Amino acid sequence: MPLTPVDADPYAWPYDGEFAPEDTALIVIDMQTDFCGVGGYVDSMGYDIALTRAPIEPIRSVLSRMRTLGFTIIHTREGHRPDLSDLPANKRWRSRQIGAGIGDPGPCGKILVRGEPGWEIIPELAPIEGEIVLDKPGKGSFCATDLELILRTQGIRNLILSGITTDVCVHTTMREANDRGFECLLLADCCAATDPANHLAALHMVKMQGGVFGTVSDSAALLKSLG
Ligand code: C5J
Repeated sequence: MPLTPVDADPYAWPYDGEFAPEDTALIVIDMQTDFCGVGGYVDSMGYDIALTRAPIEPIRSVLSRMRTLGFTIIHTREGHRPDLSDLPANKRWRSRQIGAGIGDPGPCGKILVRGEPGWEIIPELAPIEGEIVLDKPGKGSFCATDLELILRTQGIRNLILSGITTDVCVHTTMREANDRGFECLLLADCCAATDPANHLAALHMVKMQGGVFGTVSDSAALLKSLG
């Protein structure tokens, strides 16, 4: 059954007026210990994990309602193969510059390495049976993954984006999705950055040019549309 559009800025979403569980997916990006847990990558870089933990509860409420209604749910994890064969040398070098070398041992195991404790999705938002979990080596969820194939195969044309960080992996994924013709909604309280000004700037960028990458709303407005 089609749902009423979500109140959003700069336009009510989706642009063509209706969405349904059959054509819409929620994507929860990189809610891993490395990004929002004590001793993880973000914590090791010296950023405040209170910022990256703020979206946990809003995501949880959206996730719960969308699960009940039968929407497609996709979780992503940023991480590299244990042999680091997919870790670009410049990415490793830069992370070492800030004292949190990707692939190096840390309090939560090797930083951003698949299978390590820090790479796991946090328990509060753990995927359940039947949900898609996508491993990505980069910032964007479409780069070196089968995400586009999955979305096209499932008949998904609308994407609701959440997770961390707003200005990096969420934004890159939204841009990639938008360029592929997916109709994107970003939930402001369901994402966060390591710098609040970057979070606000990233939201602002989406709203330019009539919604250059899609449109911005929040969990309350989405839940209202979901009934
Ligand atoms: C970053 C991400 N910020 N998930 N990754 O390195 O945004």
